[in-house]
Amino acid sequence: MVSEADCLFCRIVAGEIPAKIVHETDRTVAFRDVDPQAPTHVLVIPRDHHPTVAALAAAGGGLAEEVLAAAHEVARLEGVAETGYRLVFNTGPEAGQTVFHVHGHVIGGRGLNWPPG
Ligand code: D5M
Repeated sequence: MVSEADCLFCRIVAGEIPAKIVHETDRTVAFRDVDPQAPTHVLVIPRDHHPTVAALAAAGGGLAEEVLAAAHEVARLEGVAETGYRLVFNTGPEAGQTVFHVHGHVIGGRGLNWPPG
């Protein structure tokens, strides 16, 4: 297991910080965002610590695919898979990434503007 003691999301995976978990697999966890921007706003993460999308892609072994599949399963469980949802990986400072444990935001349940802000 790859983890970092001072990583917020590693601590959620370890159960050291509470979270509203909505879906789990052997290698992924999905939990509700603490500051939801839509009726559905769930974060999907690999259990292991990978800081960015680039690191997740480099991990190999089908992990990135498993994160994507988990995100779609969350959308299905939340009832937004058919109506539509957005899967966002904020990447780097200009995109507003604040937590450097890669995470996909599953956002839905309302009309979403494009382009995003
Ligand atoms: O998104 C980081 C997201 O993480 C942001 O939407 C808030 C959320 N967040 C921060 N702390 C928590 C806890 N403790 N539980 C649930 N969600 C949390 P980014 O793309 O990095 O800006």
